[in-house]
Amino acid sequence: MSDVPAGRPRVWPHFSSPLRSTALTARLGRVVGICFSICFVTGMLSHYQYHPWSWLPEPSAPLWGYRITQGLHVATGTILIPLLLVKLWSVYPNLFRWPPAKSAKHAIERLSVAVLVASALVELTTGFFNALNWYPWPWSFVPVHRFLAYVVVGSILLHIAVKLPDIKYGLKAKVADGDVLTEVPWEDNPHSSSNNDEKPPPPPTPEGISRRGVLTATGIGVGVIVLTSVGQTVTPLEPIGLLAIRQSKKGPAHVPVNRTADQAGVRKLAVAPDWQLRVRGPQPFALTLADIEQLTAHEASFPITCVEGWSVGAEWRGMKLIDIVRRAGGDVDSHIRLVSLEPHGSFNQSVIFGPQLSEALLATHLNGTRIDIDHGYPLRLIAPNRAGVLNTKWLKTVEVL
Ligand SMILES: Nc1nc2c(c(=O)[nH]1)N[C@H]1C(S)=C(S)[C@@H](COP(=O)(O)O)O[C@H]1N2
Ligand SMILES: [Mo]
Repeated sequence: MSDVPAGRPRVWPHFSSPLRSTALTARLGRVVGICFSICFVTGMLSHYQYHPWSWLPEPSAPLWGYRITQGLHVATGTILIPLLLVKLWSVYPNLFRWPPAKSAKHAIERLSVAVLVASALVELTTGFFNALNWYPWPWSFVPVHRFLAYVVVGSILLHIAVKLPDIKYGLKAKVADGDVLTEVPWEDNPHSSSNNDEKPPPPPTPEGISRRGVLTATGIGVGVIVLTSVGQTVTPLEPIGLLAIRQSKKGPAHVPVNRTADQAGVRKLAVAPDWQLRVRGPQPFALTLADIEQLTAHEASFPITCVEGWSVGAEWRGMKLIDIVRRAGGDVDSHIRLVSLEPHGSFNQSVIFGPQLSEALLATHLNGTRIDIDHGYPLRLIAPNRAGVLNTKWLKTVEVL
């Protein structure tokens, strides 16, 4: 910090940590890029679950598919927060360069970096809050999350294209342990697209942590986050699940509850003695709970998988949805709408078709006991490889569309 070169410092304040280097940044960037790719692809798969094309129905196998893809989505999104912060730390002196841009083209590039950083930070933090089931903002999460995903990915691709020379150079260079001289520092990188004319002072000899140490510390931090959050999917890790707020032991029948009957305002309707399942279609009919219990019971072990990242395996018993669809005059090619007793909200109905329809149960029992009111008593939908949000609870009607 003491040996600021004569004249105006190109970087203000004058940063000189020897820990920063193109090699380090490129390696961090590679991990960030891989995580964002996984997060984006799994996010798109999740989006597809919500809005499948009618000619390409969501498969029903593997039945734990959404557990894996959504678990990966939330896990990569969560670890991207520290990864992105470390990546930003490794380059942030560049944000203070003076003058801020060398040319109009350069100004546009810098602006795209600003868009990238801002959109990525908003995307990741709001996603993280969502996984913690906390929605402190007034806008609707899903469309904003999806829109920002395109902005983030678009600006990442642009950033990679612009920085390709730096990336190539940085990945070839060694992250030399403590030895800053085996490494061309960022400022001095002859291949750098953001190279400057003046030479920076040689960085001081490092004391304490090395560059490799930075990578190791980042890796440990990421590991801790993974271990304390995957408990929401990997049940044996639940006891250390600090970030896994949805835990099976907290719910009836050892299954977490997304929204309780009281939160949904359905308790009265759900326990009403005259409850009936109304089936609409070419041959409409209605079933009481006693009628339903007399039908052949089917059992299935389907996980319940929330878009917020938690999932648990569960044993269900009930009737096959396709059986009552057939009785109402539909078949395996029908599209079926299931409507909840829940009066409001976007989760109070869902549409099912294709392989998931053939496998789906209307469940009366969960893990060996009558389904709890918070899990959807008297009757709820459950299907394999299906986003939790689409497994409608407290059913009122089944409609052959
Ligand atoms: N009617 C209705 N069904 C619903 C919901 C809801 O809020 N209302 N939440 C959904 C969500 S987001 C999930 S993850 C699952 C959770 O089921 P569980 O609460 O029984 O675990 O139910 C789904 N079914
Ligand atoms: Mo959910």
